[in-house]
Amino acid sequence: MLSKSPTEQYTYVMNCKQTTFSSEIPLVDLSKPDAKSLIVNACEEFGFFKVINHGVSMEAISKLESEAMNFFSLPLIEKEKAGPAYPFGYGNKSIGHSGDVGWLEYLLLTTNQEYNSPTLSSAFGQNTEKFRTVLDDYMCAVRKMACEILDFMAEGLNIQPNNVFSKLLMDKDSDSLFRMNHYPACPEQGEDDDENMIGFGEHTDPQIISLLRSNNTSGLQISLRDGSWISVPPDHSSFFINVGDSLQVMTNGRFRSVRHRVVANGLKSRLSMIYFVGPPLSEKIAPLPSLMKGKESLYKEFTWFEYKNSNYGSRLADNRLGHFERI
Ligand code: GA4
Repeated sequence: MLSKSPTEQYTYVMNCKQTTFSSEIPLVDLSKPDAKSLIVNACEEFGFFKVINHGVSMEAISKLESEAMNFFSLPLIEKEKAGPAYPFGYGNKSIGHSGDVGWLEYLLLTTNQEYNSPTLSSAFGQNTEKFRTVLDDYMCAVRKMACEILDFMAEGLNIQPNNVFSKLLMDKDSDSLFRMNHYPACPEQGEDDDENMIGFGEHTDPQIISLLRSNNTSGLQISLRDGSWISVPPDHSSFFINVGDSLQVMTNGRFRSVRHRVVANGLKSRLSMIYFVGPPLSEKIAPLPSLMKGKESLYKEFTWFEYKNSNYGSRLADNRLGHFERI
């Protein structure tokens, strides 16, 4: 259970008009021939879509979810053995390095399991191998889906070869992350319609795409072009895909990196698992020539390493791409 002092309370509260559940969220059935064009439309308009027939088995999902719940149910002192969160490990309330806080605890891991071992073994003890296997199965299935989606994006955009995006994920040096967020039910949730506790404050993801799945608890909200927020109806058997800043740049602004946030739930705890597809550190992030068609790049050139470094000291809600826009 997370604890909160009265002075801390202020930092967690955000004002937001109550949002309604939206039926606008684009839905893509990956097994249908129209998947590519639907994905492109969704990325242009929302930077966000929901995926069904994704090929990740319910068994792999349930196993990881139950391992994660076992972990988050441990006493705090045990969980802290897997800390600190940076570079990889257990974190509680504090997000990033600039003072952001949220009503959550989490495990931040790399998809390169070699580097997770020390973190995991200190908290999982004898259960480490089981957790590792279950995590491997899940990440492997999600990586496969991510590749398929990235290839569909390239095909939908008429880019050749169609692995321009997915090769960054398949690269052995891909700098991808995996995150499990546990948002305990938050009894102090504001009773006013316009006052909510922050689970995870608004931000865009810096990576290429993020693939999120959660239990059946609401909380995720996305921001539309006009700045309004809509609530994403929870669906434990589907995945939600976010366009990240790097893909916005690679498509020269055609795809939209979506602002999103999580609002704490007063009644139920929320568990989400997110795979962040990141390029190798040395990769140049720049618009693909085939998408420029004589147009100027909207962005200054940078590597993923440079972008990550510039993110390091930023606040969650900052417009991080702003520094890299050409005026
Ligand atoms: C947002 C997406 C991922 O969760 C994350 C986050 C990272 C962190 O938790 O350390 C950041 C955030 C995220 C962007 C700005 C910086 C870095 C917190 C923060 C204030 C792991 C990531 O890669 O970028």
